[in-house]
Amino acid sequence: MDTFYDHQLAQLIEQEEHRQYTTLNLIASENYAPAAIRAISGSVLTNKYAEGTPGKRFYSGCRIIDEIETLAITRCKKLFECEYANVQAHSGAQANMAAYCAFLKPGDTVLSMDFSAGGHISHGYSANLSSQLYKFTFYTVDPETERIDYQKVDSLAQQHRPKLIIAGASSYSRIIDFEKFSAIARSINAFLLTDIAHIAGLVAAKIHPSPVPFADCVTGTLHKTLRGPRGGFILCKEAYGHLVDRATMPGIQGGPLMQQIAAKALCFELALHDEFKKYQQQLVSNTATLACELQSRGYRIVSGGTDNHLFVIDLTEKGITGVEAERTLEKAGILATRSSIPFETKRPMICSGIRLGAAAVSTRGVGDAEMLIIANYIDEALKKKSDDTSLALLKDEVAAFLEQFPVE
Ligand code: DSN
Repeated sequence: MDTFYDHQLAQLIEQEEHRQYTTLNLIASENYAPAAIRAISGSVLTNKYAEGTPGKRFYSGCRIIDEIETLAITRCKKLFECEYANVQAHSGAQANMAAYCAFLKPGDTVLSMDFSAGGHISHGYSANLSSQLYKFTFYTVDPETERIDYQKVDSLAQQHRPKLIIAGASSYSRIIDFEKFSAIARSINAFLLTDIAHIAGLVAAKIHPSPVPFADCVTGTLHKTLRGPRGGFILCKEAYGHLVDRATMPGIQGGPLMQQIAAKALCFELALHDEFKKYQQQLVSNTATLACELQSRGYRIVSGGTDNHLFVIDLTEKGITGVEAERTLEKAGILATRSSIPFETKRPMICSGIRLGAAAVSTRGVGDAEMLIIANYIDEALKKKSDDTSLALLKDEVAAFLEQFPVE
């Protein structure tokens, strides 16, 4: 049955579209992909099997598919100024798993960022497969500054002698010094993997320093700050290209999602334009404005501020948990993510903090002045956490505010 005639499903998609357009999305890992990218994701390319790489497929009928994937690879290399790119990873977690598969053997030691300090689950979190395959050890942030302590990373590297060091995070609001990580990795002959899933758009726009000159391998996603389709990519030195390709397929994946790869090609092209750079600049400015305003209203921002597209609020002193804050804000039509804080004492389902990001609202055209209004909505909602009537009224106000900022 065609989805068009599946009224139940059509209605659900319509409802979800309405929800996306009428709620204030501050989920740091989400964005609104342009209509053209969404159309490509829904194209006939979904019908094609193309295991292998351009020119070396395990299926016939891949001539045009080869051109599409080559286009995506060429644009990706141009955007990130790198030697080699593989654009087949279905997600960031898959890209990381492929990178491990390329550079490690089961049982090898890896040094990565602790989950509560901002690391990602695929960086060796206990419930993730990576922790069963490899021996993970973790660095955290300095307890005072809540920033990465590079000397401590160095001493942990000397102590544990990992084969791979991972630099990159899901909830870290400061610039990451990839050059320092590279020096540490080189001093112990380890590989350096940098995960730029969150900051890929900032790196592409040269607002965050690029890890490409320093890392052996870079993984990332397109659907966050890059504002593209859901999916991942891997960059590396030419010399490692064959390892990365084989690790991706047949290592951990089968057929590439060609509809996503074509959409990735458009995303990389759009990110090469000036308009994208302006968007990234506004995104960073919006995030800083929001953090600063919330700070002036008495919220403790982890590390005292932000250099990128996100930040984490420690709610401990407010007497509210991360999950309570997330649910309260949702009642007011504001979407955020509960988040661990450095040296977290609560379970991951509860958390002591909340992570906010401005990628999605910045795509809607919201500027610094409106970020002050948004800070007020957040503050109002959290203050009225036990008052469902007020939260419902606020939800209407938020939806009315968003009408000025339509989604493409
Ligand atoms: N789950 C994503 C995030 O929200 O940061 C990372 O993959």
